Amino acid sequence: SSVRWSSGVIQKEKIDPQQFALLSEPCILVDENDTNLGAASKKDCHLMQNGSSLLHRAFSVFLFNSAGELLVHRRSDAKITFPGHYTNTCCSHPLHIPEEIIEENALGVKVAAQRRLEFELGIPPQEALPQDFTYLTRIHYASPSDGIWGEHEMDYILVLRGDVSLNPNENEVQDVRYIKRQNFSSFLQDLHKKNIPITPWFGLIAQKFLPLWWDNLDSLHKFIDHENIHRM
Ligand code: DMA
Ligand code: MN
Repeated sequence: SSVRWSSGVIQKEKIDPQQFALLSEPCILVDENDTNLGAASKKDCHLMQNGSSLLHRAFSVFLFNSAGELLVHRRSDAKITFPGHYTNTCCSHPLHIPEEIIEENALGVKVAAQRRLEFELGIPPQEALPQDFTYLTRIHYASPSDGIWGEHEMDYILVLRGDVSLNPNENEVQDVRYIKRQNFSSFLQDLHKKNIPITPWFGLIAQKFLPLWWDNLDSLHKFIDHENIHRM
């Protein structure tokens, strides 16, 4: 059956039921300075209204193994936004729950990242403890997905280093692979040749920040900037 929502008619039967259920998660609405404005459902945060969706808090994890390779994955075809796109290790949202709204040391987003690394990729929580993440900086960006759905996020960049066990969740992820620094450009070119898309945030970060971070994994502290928000 179709469901009438604020911006129009969404055809529920076309949405994967597991992904549909997750639309009721409470995300964190924020203003342009990342001030917590309260909760809104994942659905309301990602429906495009007047060309944009509601700004909410998110995170992007970049996991590098001990050989310095980046873990990337291809989103499942069940994802509502950006299905079948390649992207960085893990992206999601801290929830508007007490343990994930904590702002000191960005603890809330780190707790959320630990939760989602387990959910999406099957990484045991003890292999991705909150204190293991390096919080680099925040990126504010917006991007439509398909005209109905879109992203508008305050995205916390988290780096995790280590060798982890993987057990991907097929409803979230259809392929995982490690990429070597020297193969990153050819990896992107190859996807382009095969008409396999990458997510807009991964594209932006890959262009503007990732090469520098990747070349300096042992001195990432140089890039920590918790004051400025990068607008893209
Ligand atoms: C949302 O990612 C977060 C960013 C940084 C784009 P997502 O669509 O993968 O979220 P979820 O996995 O919770 O659906
Ligand atoms: Mn989002």
